[in-house]
Amino acid sequence: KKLKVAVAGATGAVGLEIIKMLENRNFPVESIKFLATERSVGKKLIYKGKEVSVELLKKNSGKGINIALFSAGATVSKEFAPCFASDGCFVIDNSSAWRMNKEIPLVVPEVNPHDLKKEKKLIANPNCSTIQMVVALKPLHNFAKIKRVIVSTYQAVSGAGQKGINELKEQTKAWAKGEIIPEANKFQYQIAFNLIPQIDVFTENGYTKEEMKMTNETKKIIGDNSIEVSATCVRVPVFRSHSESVWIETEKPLSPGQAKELLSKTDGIQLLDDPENKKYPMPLFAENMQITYVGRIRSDISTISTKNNALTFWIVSDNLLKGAALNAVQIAETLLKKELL
Ligand code: 11C
Repeated sequence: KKLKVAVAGATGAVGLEIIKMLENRNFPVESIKFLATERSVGKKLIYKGKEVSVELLKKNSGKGINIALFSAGATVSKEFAPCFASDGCFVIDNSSAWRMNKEIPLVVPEVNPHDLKKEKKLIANPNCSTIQMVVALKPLHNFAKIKRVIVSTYQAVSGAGQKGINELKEQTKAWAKGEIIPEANKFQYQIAFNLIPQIDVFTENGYTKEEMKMTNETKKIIGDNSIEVSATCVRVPVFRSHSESVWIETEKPLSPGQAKELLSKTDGIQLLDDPENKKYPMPLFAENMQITYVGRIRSDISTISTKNNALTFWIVSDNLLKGAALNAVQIAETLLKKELL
């Protein structure tokens, strides 16, 4: 079966990755449309060697389209995605607009493919830092029931789109040339040679929105509201791949060996855990890989003598791929596999 596909927000950092992902995974495309807001109309993009012009995203652009992948931000998505869905088109939306809406499935195919339904045309793609974490948490939760998660993230600048990438590049180039480093624009402070413990805006409880996404989306995707998640999200001067230091407390004891065995059998995960040979996940090597890497798995030394029910580990994945484009295309592939589309 071949499909009529649209990519909305095609010229953004994630949009371009979605296009590459459709090509690389040989998604069964009959025809493809690239859509964007006025600013990008007329730009030329290449799909499988052929030039395709970017068209204006309109409310009726979904007519006759089977599946649309949206990555144009929450405002655009709120305006246009429901129109596409009511025209019978499946929409996989990368923004935060619909994720916590009870009617909308929020899906990571390795974790909750069962939430995809024929009648649920609008589907939300989770936040990048949440996706890579839940892929690793799910098999551990199935085995030992996770009670609590404490996570600190080290998030790449590409999470903030092309402008984030450009800002780190320009600041680093200026520093290397001995010039004055340009002022921060996309980020709150200079990101080159710095860390910024703020991603998105602060909420009333002192956590940022990004941190609360990790708390709320994790419960919804894993389908268990009892999992408590406390996140600290930090922007780091890395171009691609988010890293996460994760601590979990489980109801049943869970040894590092058991966790390794469970994770080594999990789709989408690659264990990279051989400290003696300096093997552990790192953002530089996760870039462009369609995998979530887990390593540094160990028992929590602070609880080992008493309860022995806490583990700590390190997760790295390409935020533009599993964190965005890959997960979106995998949702589309799952719809096909389940014959919902
Ligand atoms: C970041 N996680 O790294 C964000 C980007 O809700 O889709 C994705 C924001 C979102 O800045």
